[in-house]
Amino acid sequence: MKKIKYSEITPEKIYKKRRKFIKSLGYGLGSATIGSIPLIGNALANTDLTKPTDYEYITTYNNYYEFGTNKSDPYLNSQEFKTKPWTIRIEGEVENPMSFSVEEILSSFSSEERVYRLRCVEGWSMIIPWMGFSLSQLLNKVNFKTSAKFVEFETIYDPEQMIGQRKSILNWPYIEGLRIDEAMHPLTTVVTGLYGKSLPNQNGAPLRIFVPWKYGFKSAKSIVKIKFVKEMPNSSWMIASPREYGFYSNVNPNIDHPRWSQATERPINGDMFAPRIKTLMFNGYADEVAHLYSGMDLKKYF
Ligand SMILES: Nc1nc2c(c(=O)[nH]1)N[C@H]1C(S)=C(S)[C@@H](COP(=O)(O)O)O[C@H]1N2
Ligand SMILES: [Mo]
Repeated sequence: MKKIKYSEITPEKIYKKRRKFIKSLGYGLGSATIGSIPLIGNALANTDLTKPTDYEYITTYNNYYEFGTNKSDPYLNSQEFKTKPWTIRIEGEVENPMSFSVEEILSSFSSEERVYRLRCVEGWSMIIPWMGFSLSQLLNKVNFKTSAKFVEFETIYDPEQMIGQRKSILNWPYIEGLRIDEAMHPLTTVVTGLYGKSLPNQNGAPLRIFVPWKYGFKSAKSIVKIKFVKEMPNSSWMIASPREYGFYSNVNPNIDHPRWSQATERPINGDMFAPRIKTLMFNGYADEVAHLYSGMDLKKYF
């Protein structure tokens, strides 16, 4: 793994601006963790995407419909959201259902900083230095039965705190799902932090899932439950519009969304007119994950 200094790859102006922004959020800077970011070699091949998106954009341009549907809503409406105490229940087709507090999870698994690409189905993308660990480590704590074929993720339901849940924008609670082998893939991550800091509420605190080769909506935020199930889960987005959002939702530049092309994406960097870049198959992670779908008709299983 190659280590690069964040300050080396960030243009001076943006770096200073980010420092100021982080300071204004009350974070001290100059910690060892934020100074260097390990890059995953293969994952970023074919694209010049060495510079992570500014902290400012990662934390103010979000999709988190529980807090509103505008990009700035999650930042504006989630600051008072209570993430303590918090437990995650793992249940369903398992020998031993278990509940974990966030503190237990954070102390049992060591988080690493990894730079990942995030591609939203809407056509924008970011490069994000997440802190986290492979979901498989957590799932291995329970003995799931051979009858378990899929994993379902559930976000907290709390309309008192989440103004978006007072309207039926989506089928609440937010549900997402993966096939067992997708969930157990080492790239599928439990995100615990961002830029070496704890995870901001708008990005899914205290813990969220991240699946780098799938469109962003597959990565459920603020999860309270992980359920092993026999049948393919019906995710909130499939319920909202089955024609537009399939269960797999692998990033695929060759298959258009019914209402727009998926061939290119707009890196979020504050410039609405920044040139679009080509979207890569499986978001650039084909070497690692294409084998999971060999022999599948990806037009049918979109
Ligand atoms: N609970 C929940 N999780 C969610 C969403 C949401 O609305 N609610 N939005 C999804 C979408 S569409 C995207 S693109 C990513 C955005 O993650 P980010 O805001 O950390 O960039 O979160 C995903 N996870
Ligand atoms: Mo998204």
